[in-house]
Amino acid sequence: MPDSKKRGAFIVIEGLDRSGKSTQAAKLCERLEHEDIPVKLQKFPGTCLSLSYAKSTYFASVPDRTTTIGKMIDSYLRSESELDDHTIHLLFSANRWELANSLEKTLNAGTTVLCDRYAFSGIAFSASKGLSYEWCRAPDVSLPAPDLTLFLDITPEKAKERGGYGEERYEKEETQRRVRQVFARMGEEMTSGSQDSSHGQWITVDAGRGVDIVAEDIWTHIRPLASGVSGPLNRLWSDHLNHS
Ligand code: DGP
Repeated sequence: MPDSKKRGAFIVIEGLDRSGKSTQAAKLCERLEHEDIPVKLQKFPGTCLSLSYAKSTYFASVPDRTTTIGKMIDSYLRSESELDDHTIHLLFSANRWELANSLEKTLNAGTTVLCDRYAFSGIAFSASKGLSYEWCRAPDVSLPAPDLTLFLDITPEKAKERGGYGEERYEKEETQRRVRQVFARMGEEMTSGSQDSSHGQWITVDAGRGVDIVAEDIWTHIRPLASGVSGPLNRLWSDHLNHS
């Protein structure tokens, strides 16, 4: 049971395509509910999902990209429209900003929020195309910062073995390799202690193992946050903002 004086924990799950993010997010949601912890699953790009939605539709991998901006992103990912790399980057960020207020309200009401992708995907996918890392980070500075980000790490080769990639724009082995390199850079920065710590804790999880083993590993990191978090939400990379 959550402590009524605390806010909900803000947890992000990141990873390459086919790293098992969505499966793990849904499993974790179910486990939190089983422990009587109120939880909301938020998918980016997309909108808020209830657990019943997660059970019925989410497992079926139906993309949920229902806001106006989410629809533009969906069309881009399916290669039904073309957009300049900077433009699509800003749309992904805008999609996070348009949902940030409701996310914050949910947390302050004591509900844990579990995000399937967040600003870190924004940087990884756009910087992998050659855009500047700093430029990619800028629009997400000052978004609500997660308390914990779990990066599900898997090699693109192993990810591909899991039934192959789909048809979407980024679902190619070479792209995923470059995306993984950017995630690795982020992981190093966020665990080195030399940078601003307003991004919250970053944990790399070996996602190449079996589903249940990964789920148990994840749970050991989530358990300390399950009863809620004291203190206000941080703002992503807010130090960066103060010094620039
Ligand atoms: P998913 O629904 O989690 O499979 O994500 C769809 C695709 O969108 C996936 O290939 C990763 C990509 N993606 C997710 N977030 C962002 C973002 O913020 N920026 C960019 N450029 N791509 C993203």
